[in-house]
Amino acid sequence: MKITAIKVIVASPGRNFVTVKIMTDQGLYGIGDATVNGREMAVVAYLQEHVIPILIGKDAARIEDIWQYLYKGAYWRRGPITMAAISGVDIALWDIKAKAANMPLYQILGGASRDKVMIYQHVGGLTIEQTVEGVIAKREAGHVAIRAQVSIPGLPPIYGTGPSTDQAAGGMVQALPVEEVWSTHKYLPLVPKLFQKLRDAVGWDVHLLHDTHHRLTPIETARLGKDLEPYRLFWLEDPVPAELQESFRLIRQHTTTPIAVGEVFNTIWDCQQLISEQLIDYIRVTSVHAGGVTGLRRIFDFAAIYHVRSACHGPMDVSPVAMGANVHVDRWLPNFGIQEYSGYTEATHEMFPHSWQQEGGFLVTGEAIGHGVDIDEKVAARHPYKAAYLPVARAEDGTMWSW
Ligand code: GCO
Ligand code: MG
Repeated sequence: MKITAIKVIVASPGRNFVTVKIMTDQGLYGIGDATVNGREMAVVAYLQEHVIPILIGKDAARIEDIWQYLYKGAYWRRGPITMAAISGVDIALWDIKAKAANMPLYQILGGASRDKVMIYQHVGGLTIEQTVEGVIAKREAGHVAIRAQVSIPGLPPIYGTGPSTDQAAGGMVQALPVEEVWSTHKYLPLVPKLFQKLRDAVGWDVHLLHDTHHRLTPIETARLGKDLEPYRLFWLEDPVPAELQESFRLIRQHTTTPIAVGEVFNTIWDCQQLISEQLIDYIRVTSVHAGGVTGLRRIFDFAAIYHVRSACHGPMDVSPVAMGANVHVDRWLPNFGIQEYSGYTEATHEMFPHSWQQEGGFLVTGEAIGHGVDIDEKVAARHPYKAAYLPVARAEDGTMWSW
C-alpha cells in the first residue's frame, strides 16, 4: 500500500490545529495531529519541506520503519518540532493500518483492558470560593477526577484560572503573548487552603489534582507536597521544570504526594531517568508530541516495569485526532492511569467528526475502524489559521519566569 499524497491542513476552530492527512493507492487514508501550540507554522514547514517529499511512494504499512526513517534519518534527533511531525505521520499510519485490518485501533494494539477511560477536567477560579463552586458543579455532572486551580489574590489571573490564560476557549488568539504575574511566596500558602476547602465541600470520594506549571524549585515543591498530604491529592503536576531530573530525588525524599510530569517531553529519553529512578508516579506524554502511537507504546511499556502509570496530556490544544489516538491507547494499556480531557469548542467538534465520546467522567472509544477521527475539510476552510501565542510569566519585579 503506497503513500500517494500527504496534505497538511491548518485551521483555527477556536485555536490552531495542524492536521496531517495521508492518502494511499488503495483508497484508504489516515489522519494525524501535528499541533505545537504557539509554534504551529514551524511544524507545517518541517512537514512540507522535509517530510512529505521523502515519504511519497513509501509503503504505508511499514509504520516502524517510517518512524525510524524520520527519526534517525534526520540526523538531528528529538525536539518538539521534529517529534510533532513524526507524531502526525505516525498517528495517520496507525489509522490506516487499523482501517486496513477493519478494526478499531485498540483492537490491533492488543484489545481492550477496560471498557472506558477515566478523565479529569479543569476547574479554575479567581477566588477559592469560585473554584470550590466549579468543582461542586463538575462533581454533580458526574466527574470523578477534577483539577483545581486558583488565582493569587491581588495579582492578575495565572495559568488555569482566568480569561487571559490558557483556559479560555480560543483565548490563545493574541497578537502578542499575554504577560502574567507570578509570586511563589504568595502561591505556596494559598494552595493548601484551596484543597482544605475543597475536601470540606466535596469530601473524599473524588480525585483532586493540581498543576504547578513548572514554577517551583525542588525544596519549594517538597514543602508544598508535605502541606498537601492531608488532602490526599491524586497528583501534583509539573512542580519543577524537568530538565534537571535528578532534582526530583529531593522532592521524593520529602513527600508522599504523587507527582506527574511529562507533557512537554517528546521522546523516551526525556522520561528515562524520572521513570527508572521512580521519581514520578504518572507520565504525561501524549501521542501528538511524543512520537505518535509508536512513541507512546514504547514509553508506557517502559513505565510499566517501574510502577509508573500513563496520563496522556489532553488540553484543548491536543486536537480531537490525538485525543482519539490517546483514548485507543488508554483503552488497551495495562498501566493506564488517567486521561486529561478539557473539552473543545463546538466548531472543533464539527471540524473533527469523532467516534470517541464523553460519558460523564469517562471517554469511550466507540467501535469505528481506525482511530475513528476524521477531518471535515470544508469546515476547516471556514476557520483560517490565526497567529497565536501562549502567555508568558514574569515575577512581580519583572523577572522572566516559567509560564
Ligand atoms: C495541561 C497543560 C496545558 C498547557 C498547554 C500549553 O496540564 O493541560 O499544562 O494547559 O499549558 O497545553 O499549550
Ligand atoms: Mg499541565
